[in-house]
Amino acid sequence: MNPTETTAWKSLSEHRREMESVHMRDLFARDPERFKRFSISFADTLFDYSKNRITEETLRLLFDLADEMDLPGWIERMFAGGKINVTEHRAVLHTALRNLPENPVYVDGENVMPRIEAVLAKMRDFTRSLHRGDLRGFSGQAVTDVVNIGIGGSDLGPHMVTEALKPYHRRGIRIHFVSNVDATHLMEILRRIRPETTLFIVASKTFTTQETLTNARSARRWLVEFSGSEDAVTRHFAAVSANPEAVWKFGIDPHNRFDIWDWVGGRYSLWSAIGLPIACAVGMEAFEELLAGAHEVDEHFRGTPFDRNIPVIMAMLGIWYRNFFGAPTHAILPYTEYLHLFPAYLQQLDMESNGKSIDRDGNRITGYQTGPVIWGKPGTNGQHAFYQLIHQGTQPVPADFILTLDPQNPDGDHHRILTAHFLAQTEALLKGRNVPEALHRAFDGNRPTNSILIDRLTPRSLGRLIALYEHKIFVQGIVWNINSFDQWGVELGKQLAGTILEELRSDTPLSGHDGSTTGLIDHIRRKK
Ligand code: G6Q
Repeated sequence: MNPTETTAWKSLSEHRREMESVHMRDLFARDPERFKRFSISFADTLFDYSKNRITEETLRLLFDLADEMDLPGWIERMFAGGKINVTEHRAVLHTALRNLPENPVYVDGENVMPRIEAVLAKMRDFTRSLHRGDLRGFSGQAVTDVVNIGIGGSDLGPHMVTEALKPYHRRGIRIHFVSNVDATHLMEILRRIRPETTLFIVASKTFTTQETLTNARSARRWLVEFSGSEDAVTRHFAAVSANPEAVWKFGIDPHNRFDIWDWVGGRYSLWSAIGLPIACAVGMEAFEELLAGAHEVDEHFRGTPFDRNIPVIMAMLGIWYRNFFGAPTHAILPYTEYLHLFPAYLQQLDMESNGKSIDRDGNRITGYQTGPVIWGKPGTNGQHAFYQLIHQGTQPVPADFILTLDPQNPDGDHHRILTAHFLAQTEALLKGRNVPEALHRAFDGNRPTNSILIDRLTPRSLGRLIALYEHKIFVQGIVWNINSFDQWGVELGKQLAGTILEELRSDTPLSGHDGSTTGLIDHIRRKK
């Protein structure tokens, strides 16, 4: 189904023309209830979407579009374990990972909840041993440093959450993340830790990812050189993977393997054993709080009418700007230093999910845009860097402003200053400023923002926040008629890199490359 052929899409195109001359300043002036009308409280989160170029009519049409694209049907299919990842013939069940154990979820006739519970129990045992000091290395000393080796979905989620939950970290355990195949990433960390007290978690669903395995092999070499024996690997390596043979071949004790399944997508996997480094950092109770927060949002998403449904509203506002205002990007601006990796994490979650140009029926998409570029950095730093373009650039940049109200590091007036800037920016973007005598100092305003206010950044509230965005992305994928759960676009580069790697190792004549690539390989070979 092509969304542009729906009745709602046509009505939205007309409505967009009517909204051209409408300024949000006037919408607020006309309606003293606008904030109340267009904001939703959910648990400790306030979602204010009143600073958007919308009226009740806009929302009605956007919800009609969601209905015409059968969003309610797709939500049910996802939660029920339907194989909605059609190109890989897989179910999409990150929601099952945070589901209550007594609610069965079936894949190919099997209830997956017992498997999930078994892995959680194993994670509980493992982290308990770690925190009690019972996990000991080859020399008998307790583990103090955990290094997660993974990339993409096996890195960004756990890394972001581990950073965000720093105030909850257990004393005496330090967590590190190695992802880049540039040896600098690994070496800089190895310089700071001791082999006797280090545990490596090799996080790779497939256990075939070149970067991860290269880093893991180098880490193993480092350990074996220091310990003088291959035996040390058993005590110092664990794995999270769906590929037991490869884990075993690598030399990791099968007891130290944590299972993951094909119905957990990489970028949606922090709720699975891929979250093990999170649990090592904050303990299993806090990890389960994270799951509980996400589960609350799952229930909200599944059970709330669209006009009170936060992820649906976030998604449809995004569609409004992407498809009817031509906004090419969307900014994520957390006013909370602990969320400094959140924009980078969402970049993968959103862009790998919805950066697609073939629709769910296998046709090339024409006539509408799919996922925007996602970017951002914490405020207030961004204000001194790129906000200029958001205020006065030629293209619209819808933005999500995220603030936590209860500072985890209260000190003097810092948090009040931070909050003042947060509020000032969204107000300036809304109102603008008229300076007829000097246009360069004028601001048009009318630039849309969402404000997400969270009482306190806890494991539970973070779980909620992440799940809101997961479901937002899902809704957009449904409306754009794309499969948000595959990522074929990463394959070609991987294949070419394999060929080029061989060519870099040898002096054989080059063939089959374009002139630029041939010239570059020649240059690199000469320099070596
Ligand atoms: C995410 C992608 C991708 C994946 C990495 C790591 O959705 O599939 O980022 O997570 O390529 O894959 P492995 O976990 O298999 O090493």
